[in-house]
Amino acid sequence: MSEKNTSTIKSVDKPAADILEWAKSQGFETAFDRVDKMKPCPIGHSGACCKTCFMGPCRFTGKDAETTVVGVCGASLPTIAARHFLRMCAAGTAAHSDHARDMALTLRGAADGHAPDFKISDPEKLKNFAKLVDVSTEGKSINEIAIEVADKVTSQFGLQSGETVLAKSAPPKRLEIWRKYKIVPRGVDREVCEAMHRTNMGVDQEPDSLLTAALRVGMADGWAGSMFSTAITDILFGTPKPLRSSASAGVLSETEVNIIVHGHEPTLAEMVVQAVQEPEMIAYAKKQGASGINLTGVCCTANEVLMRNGISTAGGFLNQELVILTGLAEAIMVDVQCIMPGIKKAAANFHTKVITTSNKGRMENTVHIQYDEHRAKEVAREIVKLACDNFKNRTVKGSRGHEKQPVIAGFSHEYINYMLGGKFRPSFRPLNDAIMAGRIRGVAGVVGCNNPRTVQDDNHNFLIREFIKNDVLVVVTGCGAAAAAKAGYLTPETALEMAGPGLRQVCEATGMPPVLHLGACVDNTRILTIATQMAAEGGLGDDISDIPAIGIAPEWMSEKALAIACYVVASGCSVIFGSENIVGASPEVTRIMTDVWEERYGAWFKFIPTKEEILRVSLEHIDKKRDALKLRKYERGAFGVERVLMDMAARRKLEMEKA
Ligand code: SF4
Ligand code: MSK
Repeated sequence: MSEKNTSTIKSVDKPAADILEWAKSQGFETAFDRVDKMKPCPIGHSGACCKTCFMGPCRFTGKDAETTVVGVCGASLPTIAARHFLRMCAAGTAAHSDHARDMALTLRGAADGHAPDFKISDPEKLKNFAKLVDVSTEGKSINEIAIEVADKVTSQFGLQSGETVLAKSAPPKRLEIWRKYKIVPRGVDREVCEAMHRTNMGVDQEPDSLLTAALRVGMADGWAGSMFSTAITDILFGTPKPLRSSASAGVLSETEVNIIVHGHEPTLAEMVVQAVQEPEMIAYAKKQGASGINLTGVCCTANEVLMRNGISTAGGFLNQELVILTGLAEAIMVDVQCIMPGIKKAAANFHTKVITTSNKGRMENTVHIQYDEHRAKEVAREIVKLACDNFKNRTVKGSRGHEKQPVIAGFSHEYINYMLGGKFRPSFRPLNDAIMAGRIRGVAGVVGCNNPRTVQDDNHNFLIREFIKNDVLVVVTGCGAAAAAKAGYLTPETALEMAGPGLRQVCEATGMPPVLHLGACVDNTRILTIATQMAAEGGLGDDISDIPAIGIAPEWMSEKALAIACYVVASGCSVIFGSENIVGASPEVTRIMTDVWEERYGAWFKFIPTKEEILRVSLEHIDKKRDALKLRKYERGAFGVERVLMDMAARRKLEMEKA
């Protein structure tokens, strides 16, 4: 990763660093410690290991391994590196799309009555989405439309041939490119299944063909899985609009029952949001000696309930063990994805109950309360009660007294449209105009996970700060959004203080903050929708690949991040991952993912280990895209004077000078 995390600084999230120090004094271990003991295997690290069959595992090491080493079966290094990469992308796609399927089934249940606690919260979005998936709305009730939409989406997962229905919403030029290189996905199940078949021993052996399949399976994630999920989640629970909340370990309450939601699927968490507000539940908590109930979250379930309900976030992926070490968590309720087995050990030191809720994500020696959409609210109440009952077991042990940061989250593409263009003429025009004029230099997505192999949040926050200082508008999702939230970068005031003068002018004129929280990692598809609308608006070319933009996952760790990278690249936006190259053992595979992909799709995928170099390459890329569009050369400070942030000493000096 970008910085070997061997320094005493493990995290730039101050409460997290404090908790880690306390944990060390108590002898408690976390991922931040385990990472030092578990050195990454240097062979697997760069894609040089194959364990596809049991004639191996085969290791492709030594000088010129690319041309001199073959596996027992005769496979070359480029084959096995590309094959493993494709498998990882398929796994990431499977995770996102299974989440999407659950959302579609919940929509069905909300409309046909078998999931009675759910309802359609955004009928307008339902109608718009129905059009996109070719469901006619005329003369039909909202529930009838929802049933047809849910059935259509569910059937799309298994689409055996043809093109997934949302592909046609891409810019026409992009669709042509996809068709030319045969990467328009069919149903996501079909693509994942084919990817697993292709990568079986003795099937696809051509690196380019395997990497094309990686793009197609990634496309299935973006345009045939996650995009369904984002739309349906908005339809069910409301399309996000800006709201206030707070972030960091400081959100845990000393006096209330603390319940933490963790994972990715928001269905049960949404029910918990409602349950904790019920007077009977609050009375129940008080009966146990608490002053009330405090709901918070980590990872992407937190992002989901933050975006729509203003529930606070205690942080991202690496905060999951740390929130338990506060000693304040009565229960951590987990659903699926990114749940570290380590939370069980952390909880064993305290009174915290780990509650699993999905049969797909079980953990031994924890409490399992199965989510059931037929009685979702009842299940939520059961969890809340269990947490309340556990309040009396709280001891004084734990790392306490952390500060929290104010946050503004909840930027859907619909809201950004409205924010920029107003109620009567919602439009991306002002954004395109600002980019054309050079007030905004470009757009950067700073997204993705945390990874203890790098200093937590350091890459995310460095890039966010530097981008806005350089007049680049930043959009964040997933754990990148959590990092920004904990650093205080999601308040318009703080971010505006740091923003370059051009970006600041635009933000002040439109009311748009310079760092926009777009949601969970599954919501990266909002970036695709925004980019598509920007391309359609005109002035910045006619394809996503023309826009001066870049996508970065500077602290990634999950296979889902690779699937996202593939659909972002295939959609025309270049991507940088903040790590060493995971296919670096093979120059040929690296060449395909950079040069060949750029030639075909107008976008490349690079791995860059240091944050400074990520910034340099990103700005260079953005400026190159501006040049290609023949836009005004970006000039820092052309639209006003930069604000100089002064510390106390500088202020005093100035006052003395004035006096
Ligand atoms: Fe080795 Fe070939 Fe089997 Fe891979 S598929 S483990 S390279 S024999
Ligand atoms: S939670 S996938 S660590 S973003 Fe979505 Fe964070 Fe990455 Fe999990």
